[in-house]
Amino acid sequence: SPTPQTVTVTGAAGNIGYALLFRIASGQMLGTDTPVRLRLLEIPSAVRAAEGVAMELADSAFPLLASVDVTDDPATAFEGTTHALLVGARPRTAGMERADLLHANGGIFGPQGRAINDHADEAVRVVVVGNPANTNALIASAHAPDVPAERFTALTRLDHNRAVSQLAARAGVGVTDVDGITIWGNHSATQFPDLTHARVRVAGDDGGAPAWRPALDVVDRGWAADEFIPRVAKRGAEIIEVRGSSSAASAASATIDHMRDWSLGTGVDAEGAPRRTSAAVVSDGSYGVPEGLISSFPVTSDGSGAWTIAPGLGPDESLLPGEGGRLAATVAELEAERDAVRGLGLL
Ligand code: NAX
Repeated sequence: SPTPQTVTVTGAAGNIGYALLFRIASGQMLGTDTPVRLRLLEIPSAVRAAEGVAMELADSAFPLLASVDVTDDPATAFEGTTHALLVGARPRTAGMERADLLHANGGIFGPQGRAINDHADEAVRVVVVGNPANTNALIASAHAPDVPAERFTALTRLDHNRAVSQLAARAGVGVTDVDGITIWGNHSATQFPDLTHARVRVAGDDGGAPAWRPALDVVDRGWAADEFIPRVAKRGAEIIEVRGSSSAASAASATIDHMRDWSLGTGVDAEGAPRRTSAAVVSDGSYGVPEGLISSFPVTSDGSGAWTIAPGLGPDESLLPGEGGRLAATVAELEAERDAVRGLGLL
């Protein structure tokens, strides 16, 4: 039977943590035959609340849940960790300068990266959810020189899932009738949700069997440029406006998807072609993204270690009305964030 995995969740007493932990404990992340040991890392003022969550986990009597530990000490939290979900972060508060925000998060992700370096399992997989996620992941990775950079990732799966849902709704099909979407760049308003290689499975013209067609032949390109891209990129703000608080369950669900696909593999589709998704991973220079940046790409995983950046899927921005340059713009923002944290001595 599979060996137990040690899953560390930071910010465990927060909203996303609450939506995440029960799904991990039920086997939805690592499979229904893999026992998990949970480690909950919180700041001292939230340890008691995290202990309350641990009590509810116990009360759920999950067969796969081998143990739950709550701590405010990163060294303890990351001891033997195979899966690190870095959710806790310092939010931007009113009047806070951008440099202050980056500095505050450097104070969190630097030490956590160091603790992962010193204590985690050598096969650790890290996903950063806490914002600014890409740059926080870069900071953590920089403090973990013994851990391969490809082990540090940031979450853009929520953006990817939002894009799948928006395209499916527009095309009038189910979400399983859509594939090939890529989120490029930063998990921020500059991200580029790209339909260049996306497909939609629709009924044939003569009412015949459903067939895959290029998404940009099915939906109109004006919609793709003027509504789809900003809608996906600003969906987080829309959720806050309508729900009254930020995305939590959908963010948790995307985090589960990211870790499950990374650990167990993305697999193949019905035609035997590799399934792709989007994740922010360290750039090897692909698609002109400077090496070392943690940027969202089209990716696959065979479950054995790192994500693989899928080749040959660059955006064709001439397909859309408007100015183009979206990939370059989001990459420029990542470079600016990197330069800012470097300037603060955080890399
Ligand atoms: P909450 O404020 O509900 O929870 C955050 C928790 O983190 C708190 O309990 C806090 O005590 C804890 N925390 C703070 N510093 C910590 C540290 N040094 N060590 C351990 N724990 C620490 O926020 P929540 O709604 O759960 O969101 C968490 C983060 O996810 C935020 O940074 C948010 O911006 C980010 N998001 C990222 C998304 C993504 O797609 N990448 C989408 C959803 C979300 O906006």
